[in-house]
Amino acid sequence: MTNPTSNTLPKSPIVLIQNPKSGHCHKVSLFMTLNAIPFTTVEPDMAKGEHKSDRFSSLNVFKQVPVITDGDITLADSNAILVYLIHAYADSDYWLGKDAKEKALIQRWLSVSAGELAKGPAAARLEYVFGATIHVPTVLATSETLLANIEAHLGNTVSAFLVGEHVTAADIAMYSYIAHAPEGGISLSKFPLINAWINAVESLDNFVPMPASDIAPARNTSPHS
Ligand SMILES: N[C@@H](CCC(=O)N[C@@H](CS)C(=O)NCC(=O)O)C(=O)O
Repeated sequence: MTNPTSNTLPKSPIVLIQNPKSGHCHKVSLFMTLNAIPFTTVEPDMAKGEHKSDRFSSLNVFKQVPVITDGDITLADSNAILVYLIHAYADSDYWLGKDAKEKALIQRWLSVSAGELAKGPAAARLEYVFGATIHVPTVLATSETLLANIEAHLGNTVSAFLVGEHVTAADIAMYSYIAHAPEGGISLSKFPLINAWINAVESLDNFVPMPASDIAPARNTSPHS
């Protein structure tokens, strides 16, 4: 499937400050790759705490990746960066919705990605891939509810994508941490529509995967059994 791009390109490649194992960062690199937006990457040594330095704070007060610089513009937060890139370099009606309702439906998924997705499957993966401490029952309950809701939603959509007839920012915002949920021990085996959606995103022209981490032993996503 061809993705529309606009003719506008950055004057020089965008710099993406990232961690290659971060789904928040993959959202951004995936979008730029799909839209042929030129970029280079810088990878702070997060194990050594480089992202906690004063220099990094001047880029993002929350001391997190991703951050981009585009000329004299510096932006943090994966969803904010997505919205910027879409308005600056892509077809905003296509990626963010053509009318009020579609824009709101897409925005809702950006909110879910910063909420339930970050607190559920992304957090479960943080424990296994980065050794973070999480509250397992809460993370499992959030993940189970989220995946069940996405599966039910995909049963009522007009295409394999989350909103409308083609890929949008909703799919880009949600894809990375759902596709890599098994790396946090969250199995996707009982969600056929989610698997079909993952395949649809991975079939896009110029799709680029996030590097795989080891698959963690499947967790029982029912926190009460
Ligand atoms: N809301 C932020 C969250 C970004 C985030 O959680 N980044 C993680 C990597 S996936 C990070 O930099 N963590 C380092 C830390 O918090 O110390 C976004 O969407 O960009």
